[in-house]
Amino acid sequence: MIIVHHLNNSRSQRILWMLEELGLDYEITHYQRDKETSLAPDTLKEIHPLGKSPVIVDGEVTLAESGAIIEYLADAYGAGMWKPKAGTPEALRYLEWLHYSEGSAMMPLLLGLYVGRLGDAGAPLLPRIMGEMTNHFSYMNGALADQDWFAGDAITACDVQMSFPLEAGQGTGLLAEYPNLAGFLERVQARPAYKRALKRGGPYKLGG
Ligand SMILES: N[C@@H](CCC(=O)N[C@@H](CS)C(=O)NCC(=O)O)C(=O)O
Repeated sequence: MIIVHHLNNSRSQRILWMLEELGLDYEITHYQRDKETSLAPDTLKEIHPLGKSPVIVDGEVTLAESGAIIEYLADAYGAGMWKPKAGTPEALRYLEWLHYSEGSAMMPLLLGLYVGRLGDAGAPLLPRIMGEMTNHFSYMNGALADQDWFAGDAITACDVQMSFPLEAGQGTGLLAEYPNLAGFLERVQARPAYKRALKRGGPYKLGG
């Protein structure tokens, strides 16, 4: 039985979605963010030294980092359905987006979140951060001009990984000018597995 160490309003929601898509049995250990700091409780450090979510435990395997978890689940349980065939152009797109989500897309969103807390003191940094957000959202929007999913015409695990920065952008009202990204989230959020994951994970509200 897979155990997911799940923090409310966090990246671990997409792990629940992936598990539902794969039809796997899993248990959730819930953690609540501190209401003032938004930090995870210290008990998460008993599972993994970083004290961040998601972390999964699957028998002997304890794994952190959502991209790694999604890749692990696709490889171990996806029966070849959640990754493009190796050596295809789609496999390269898949690789890029799987890493891009945390490696590039999250950076300006997190900077905006933290610098926003500085109030006037952070104001000089905001134009640069907003410029980077426009740069990244435009790139992602362009990638979906002629296809429904990031690696091509079929949903793959990289779409699960990409859902979080886009939902974070949606939560702060930034997606209004990017119809392909809004359409992507509509397709994601309409999936029965996504809805089941929301029911199991509890309240999920990002930004705003
Ligand atoms: N790159 C990591 C980021 C993990 C991470 O920062 N998780 C956040 C939740 S979205 C967290 O645990 N925050 C609580 C804290 O830092 O105390 C991943 O994708 O898993």
